[in-house]
Amino acid sequence: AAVRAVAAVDLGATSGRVMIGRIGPQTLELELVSRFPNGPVETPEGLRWDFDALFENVVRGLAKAVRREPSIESIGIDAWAVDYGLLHDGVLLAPPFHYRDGRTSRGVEEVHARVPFSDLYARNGLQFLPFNTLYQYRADARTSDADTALLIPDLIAYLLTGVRAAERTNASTTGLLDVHTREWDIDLAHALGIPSGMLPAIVDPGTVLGTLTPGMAARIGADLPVIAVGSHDTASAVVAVPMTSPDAAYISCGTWGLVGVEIAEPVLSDATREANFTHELGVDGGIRFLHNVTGLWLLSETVRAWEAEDGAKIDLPALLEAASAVDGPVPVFDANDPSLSAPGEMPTRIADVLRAQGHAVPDGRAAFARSIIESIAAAFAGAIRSAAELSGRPIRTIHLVGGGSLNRVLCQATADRSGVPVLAGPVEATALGNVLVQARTLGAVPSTLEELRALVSRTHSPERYTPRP
Ligand code: LRH
Repeated sequence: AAVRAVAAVDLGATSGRVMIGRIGPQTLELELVSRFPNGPVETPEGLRWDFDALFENVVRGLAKAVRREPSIESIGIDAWAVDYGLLHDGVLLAPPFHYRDGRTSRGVEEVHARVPFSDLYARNGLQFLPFNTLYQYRADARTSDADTALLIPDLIAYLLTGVRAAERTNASTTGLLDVHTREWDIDLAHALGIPSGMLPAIVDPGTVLGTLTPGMAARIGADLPVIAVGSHDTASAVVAVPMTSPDAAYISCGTWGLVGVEIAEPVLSDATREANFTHELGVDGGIRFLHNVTGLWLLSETVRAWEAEDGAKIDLPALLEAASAVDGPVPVFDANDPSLSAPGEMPTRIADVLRAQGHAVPDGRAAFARSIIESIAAAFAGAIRSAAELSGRPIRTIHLVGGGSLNRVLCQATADRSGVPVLAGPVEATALGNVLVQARTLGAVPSTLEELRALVSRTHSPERYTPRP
């Protein structure tokens, strides 16, 4: 059978990429077309994204993809969750805020003063993260000038096609989606003083949003449709986790480590709320019952600080090799400590957390990096245990996907600390999930999630890490 081609745009908090996906009943391949850096930009009005540069890179990447593979049939876009752009008459009011911007703490206070967290959780099922979109909206004065609010992938789709929509998986990260009806909770928006008129109609993954505007078609070099995929990157990643049984958990590890299981019905209890487990909507309606653990952010920010100190690039594989060779125990700190969430001065802030928790600061960069990795793995293992307890499922396999799956020390430490075998890969789960949902819409591959995951496991065999005593 014929192999077909699509373009996947996958935007993470530290880098974005455009890929060509080639797919058929027995084929699933990615070709990287372009990769570009992304990250927070300090501005007088707070921490923002350089959205113009991001969008420009998306358009250039797509044009390059089409030159390289003229048979591309569609485009799908996924990105990190929660962040948004506000539009008035089709014009972006300001570059989108970065979710690590400090203003959100005011939004949290104001929201919880109107609707206490326990009530919010009963309505939206979301774990508390200070940057959930509802807190951001509450703290963003410009919402009163906006006629439309679009999350990042929806915003890019709008600029490409002129069509405004809210893709459901990502909408579920705003805090304004009702966990039961899966529609906007307009009453909640009213109670919080958030203008609900700016929230666009919701669409499901697999919806053909529209075709490129004439201007974009000319720049990109083809007249292509944009298909809504699981536009929340974690939703796309979980499509491509080759789980074969309900005993499997996943860790989607990039900047964040998203640790959990897939369930069919929400579990909204005091215990799940106190453990801060979330209910994010997945492709085909499953629920990602998971907890956010701070992931490679700790390492990438540490490396960034060391590079600034040295005035030179750090050889990451060499650092990881040295970290893996560190003999003897290293201290483990709380990877989710709130003081580690803002950018900048990460080694100093980690050292402060270590000392506050009664530990000595490890000597040398290799031991320091190992301490970070072991701390992430310990937090992963803790979240896996909670996922098992709270969902009532035994967990016999952990699928670790995303960039973290290449970090051998992390994979082994996760297996060791959880006592559960880790199956690592695919590294590009998110882009694969994006490609799979497009291909299914085009009729190029079978339609159930099981079949899509079976295709991933036939084409991307994972690496196994067995727990050591
Ligand atoms: C991962 C992710 C995660 C969200 C965070 C903001 O990239 O989308 O699922 O919690 O970014």
